[in-house]
Amino acid sequence: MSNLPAYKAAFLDACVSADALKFGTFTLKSKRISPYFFNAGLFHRADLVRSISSAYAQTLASQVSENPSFEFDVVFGPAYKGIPLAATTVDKLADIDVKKFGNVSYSFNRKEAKDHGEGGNIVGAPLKGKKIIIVDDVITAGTAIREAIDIIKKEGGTLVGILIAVDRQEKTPSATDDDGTPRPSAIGEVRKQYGIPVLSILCLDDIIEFAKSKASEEEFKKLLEYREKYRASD
Ligand code: OMP
Repeated sequence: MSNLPAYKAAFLDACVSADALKFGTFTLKSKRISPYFFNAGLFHRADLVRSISSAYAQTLASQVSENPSFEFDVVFGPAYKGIPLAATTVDKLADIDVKKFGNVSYSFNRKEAKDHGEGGNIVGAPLKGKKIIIVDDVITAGTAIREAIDIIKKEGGTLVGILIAVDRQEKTPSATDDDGTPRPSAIGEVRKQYGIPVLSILCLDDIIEFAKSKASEEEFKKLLEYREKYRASD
């Protein structure tokens, strides 16, 4: 039995069912060799869409119950991967508490500007004067999330937080990657630069807790070694 909250444990079970969380040997974008990999793109089946959107919505709802001053009007999903996440997350927020969350809207950007019809680059709720949460799958270098932040600024919205599925809690890569120097993660840098919370359904510590009983002894050992080697300073 793990000590994780029920919604995290349920999401981890869904990850395993979708094959979205794997233990093994994976080369990351950063060229690091990781003993695990999370692939959010695999949550396309109806039951899995339901589990991932419930987990996003529960993470937001827990943040609101822990900190009642944390409020948001719009869940913004950057094109393309954020689009279904934003739409399905607001649906699940209404399921959790329609009184509290029934007025929350979703919104997303077009990749190609539209110059006819209603025009504009935003589909869904206008962002002007609204408090916005960005939902995305993972943050690696932070480039895509900074683009989304710029869109929100340009549209006159106020960014109040970011929510992703997995925070790998690892320091930003450098030429001498295992030089033993503590550095922040790309997520830590975004938190500091914009002064907003970056929430995640799961972090590496949760995955390690889960792996205690669900992965082999060898896989578990490799996870601990990886965390030790690349742990971010915040
Ligand atoms: P974008 O969706 O373009 O930001 O890319 C996300 C990147 O993160 C992709 O290159 C993925 O292969 C990568 N990634 C994961 O999706 N999951 C992980 O657990 C780790 C990575 C990674 O390469 O760091």
